[in-house]
Amino acid sequence: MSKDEIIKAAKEAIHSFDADKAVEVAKKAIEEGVDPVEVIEKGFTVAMREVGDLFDQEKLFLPHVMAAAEAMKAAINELTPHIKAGAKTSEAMGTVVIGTIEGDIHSIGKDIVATMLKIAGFDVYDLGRDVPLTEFVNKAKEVNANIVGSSALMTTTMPNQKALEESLKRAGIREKVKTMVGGAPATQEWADKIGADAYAENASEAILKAKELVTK
Ligand code: B12
Repeated sequence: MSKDEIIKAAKEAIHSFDADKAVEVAKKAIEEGVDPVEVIEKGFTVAMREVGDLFDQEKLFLPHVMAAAEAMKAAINELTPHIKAGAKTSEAMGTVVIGTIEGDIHSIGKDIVATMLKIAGFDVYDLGRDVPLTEFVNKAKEVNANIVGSSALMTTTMPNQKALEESLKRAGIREKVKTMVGGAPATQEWADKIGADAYAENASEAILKAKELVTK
């Protein structure tokens, strides 16, 4: 199977809510030496967003989205052990506290970012999903974080990314940490508006931005 065929099959597995097929495609990708990150980003993620659009248009319903998400998670579990680590340095790249923002339970994208940051050599504290703002602040203080990353998948929970900026300021640690925002509705414009230090559209970009933030 060629790379394009694998990416196409990855999309089909999500659109047919088929976890077994998704795992099969993931295994095939590894067998054929296709970059797992490319399969995640160009295949599974693109299809998940399409499923979201169909849900929005009421052509699909929540159980479909849930089944598609399960298929995606199964494929990611298969692929992540095969993501290649970057050039290893003896020192850790920095410490990142990451989570999905309060009120929001979407975790797949945040999980991918957290995993890839770990692979890139960061110490990562993943607080999970629907994380209260105080938990981000307390953890950042406790571990002396270099970066605090938040994920928001809904227009209704994005304002909490702004509230997180304010919470970090109130706690007196905003100057000590860099902040990074992501999630499908987030944009560079949003990051600028709320005063976040960086925005990344996907996990690969998140790694590049995180490296920039700690070396700046
Ligand atoms: C899967 C999914 C679900 C799953 C989530 C499973 C899970 N464990 O995560 C389930 C079924 C549980 C779910 C529930 C709901 N969902 Co939903 N869901 C989706 C869907 C289809 C895909 C999200 C996804 O996983 N994408 C794949 C990942 C890989 O992509 P990603 O998350 O964007 O992450 C990438 C980047 O954004 C970036 N990134 C992500 N996080 C971070 C963080 C940092 C720091 C950085 C730098 C980068 C970064 O890197 C990631 C990797 O490349 C989206 C559609 C969409 N367009 O996003 C809707 C969507 C987000 N959901 C939506 C809705 C409405 C809901 C519900 C309210 C539905 C309901 N009626 O109950 C609930 C939410 C309840 C809540 N309180 O949160 C709406 C939101 C609309 C809005 N208001 O903005 C969407 C947009 C669908 C739609 N078009 O209507 N959902």
